[in-house]
Amino acid sequence: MRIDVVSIFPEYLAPLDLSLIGKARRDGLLDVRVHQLRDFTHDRHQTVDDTPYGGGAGMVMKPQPWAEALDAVVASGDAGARPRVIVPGPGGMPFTQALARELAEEPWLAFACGRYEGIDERVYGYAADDLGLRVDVVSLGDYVLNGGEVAVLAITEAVARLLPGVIGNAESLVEESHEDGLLEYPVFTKPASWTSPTGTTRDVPPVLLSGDHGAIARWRHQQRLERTAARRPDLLHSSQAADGELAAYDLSVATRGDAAELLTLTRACWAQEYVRYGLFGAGTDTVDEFADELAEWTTWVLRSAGRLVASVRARLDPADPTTWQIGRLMVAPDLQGRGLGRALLAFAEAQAPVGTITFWLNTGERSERNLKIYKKAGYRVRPGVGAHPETVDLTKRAR
Ligand code: JD8
Repeated sequence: MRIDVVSIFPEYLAPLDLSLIGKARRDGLLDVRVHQLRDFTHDRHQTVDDTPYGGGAGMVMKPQPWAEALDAVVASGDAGARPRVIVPGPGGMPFTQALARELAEEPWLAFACGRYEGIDERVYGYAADDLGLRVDVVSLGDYVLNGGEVAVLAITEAVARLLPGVIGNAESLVEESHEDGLLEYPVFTKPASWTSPTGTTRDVPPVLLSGDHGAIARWRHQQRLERTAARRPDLLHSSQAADGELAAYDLSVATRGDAAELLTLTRACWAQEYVRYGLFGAGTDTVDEFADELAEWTTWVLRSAGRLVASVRARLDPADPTTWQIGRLMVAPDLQGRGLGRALLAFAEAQAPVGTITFWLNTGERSERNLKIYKKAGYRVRPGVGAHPETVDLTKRAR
């Protein structure tokens, strides 16, 4: 990949000489060229800015130096090659991991670093219409910087580390935050038991010392789900953007504090099963038992105006880390029939870790209503007896 950067502070991009990006450049995996905008001025003071038409504070960057700089960058490329132009700006489209993946597919990027109050708007039209370049304004985040250079450093690092050969083991790219919509799991290293300067001793979670890779994978995925729900519930919601059904509800990972309401919802739903199909369900569980089970499964609850109205849980099958078990899909009786169960099922599927092959769930062998929902969602009844008495298992191939 080739990256050109035009700035009045080229030294700002010096960090791109360092670390993995610097090595990638020396290894020929990345060709980064930084240009001084003032080199494309012709007056003694190398003027790149002037006062804004219409008045107002600050200065605006002049169009001519930018036009000549872009001309020079384009002209220095292979015949017919055209860079994709990225102009950092607080009003641009948000820079995300998805955009980083998209830009990493580009052979040639050109960054235009603005300063002052910004670049004369006619430069965007010149680049797009006269030079025929794709131009995108991209924002690093909802805060104000003094120029585009910092954004170019961040975008270049996020993009370049996705290029083949830049990161040692590409494996580590898989389970990163934002790569699959979940935040990363907590990491630990030696010593297993650490005594801090204040004398407090903290131990590494025992599961990580167990050597049981299935259990470690389950724990790590549960940590990612819990952290995402706690710190970035928007990411959980956005993973269901397709299906806005859940957007109207507050989604969170259940805690022991939710156990009593979960018991109530379960009793309400089981009562229906009992009335409808004479199926006797989990009528005996206590709140503490419900709370204890939260450690074995990741359980999500949906609230509407504070009321717990629906829930689902999921985990990696302890016996098969490629199977994502989904269970206890429940919707309050008064809210059934609106597609909430289907949306919550899709949500639970979407939380499956990378590498999941099969979705599994279990329901009453005579629960026609549930069976209809699951079959409509692509599940097929497994032959033979289900995991519990009077139940059947259903599976579906993961995406
Ligand atoms: C480029 C000039 C400063 C911005 C007047 C302050 C990105 N997430 C982001 N926040 N700010 C920027 C950014 C700011 C820039 C330029 C990017 C060029 N400024 C201007 C408008 C208000 N001053 C950014 N990416």
